[in-house]
Amino acid sequence: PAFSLAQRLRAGETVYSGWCMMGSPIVAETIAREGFAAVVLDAQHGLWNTDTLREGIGAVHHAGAAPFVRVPLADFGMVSRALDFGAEGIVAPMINNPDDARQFAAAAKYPPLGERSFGPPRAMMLQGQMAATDYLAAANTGTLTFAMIETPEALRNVEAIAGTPGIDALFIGPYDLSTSLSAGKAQDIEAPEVNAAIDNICAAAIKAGKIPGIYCRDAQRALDMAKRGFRFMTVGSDFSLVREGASAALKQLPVKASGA
Ligand code: 3PY
Ligand code: MG
Repeated sequence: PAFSLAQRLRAGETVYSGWCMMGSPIVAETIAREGFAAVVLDAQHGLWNTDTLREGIGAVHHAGAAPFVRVPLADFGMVSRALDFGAEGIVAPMINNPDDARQFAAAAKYPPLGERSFGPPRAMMLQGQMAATDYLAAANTGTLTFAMIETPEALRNVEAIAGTPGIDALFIGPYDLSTSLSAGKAQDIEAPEVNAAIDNICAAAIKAGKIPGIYCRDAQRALDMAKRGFRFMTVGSDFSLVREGASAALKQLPVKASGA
């Protein structure tokens, strides 16, 4: 069915997502086919360009997962573009205040909720050759906006961001949160102030009726975060999964680790 992941999340389900930085549609497809509910193509720190994003979104969709795109910093033009390409969710980095949240929602949602400009032929195709009027009627609830909370300013404004109409989820970037809370001294996602912030953000999302989500480096942490109330966890990345697989294979063989 069209836009099924948004329906599942809005119905209260907890889901796990892949996270792809390599810029490879084939790698994203491979991860999607293992059974993740979604795969995020990271165009903020990852190696995606417009052409590979277009192919990656199709590959993930046809592999049975919901394609998401993390857009580059403050690139609200790319928000509606990625939705037009067929992304079902957008992750926007560094949403620090209600104005950022409003701009994000405006780019992602059609009137009256926002100001998204209409022209999604590829997205309509992926959603089962949907007619334009049907897409227009379904897209605001069928696609999802994930506002990243990853700075002290965002923490101070978390309730206002969560309450912004058209923002569907709060998504924590624990590494930037640690970096910014420690004024650049640490990358410690287990630090007490990071841990406290994680629970506060989760509670703010739930209180506002929004989906709490968080980036997780591995499956164990994703499980821990699900127990703490989060409902959208990303699990490692294509880089970490490939490295762990290669390293585990080499450990069983009589070779010295080299690395360049
Ligand atoms: C962060 O932890 O800062 C993220 O953006 C997740 O990749
Ligand atoms: Mg970040």
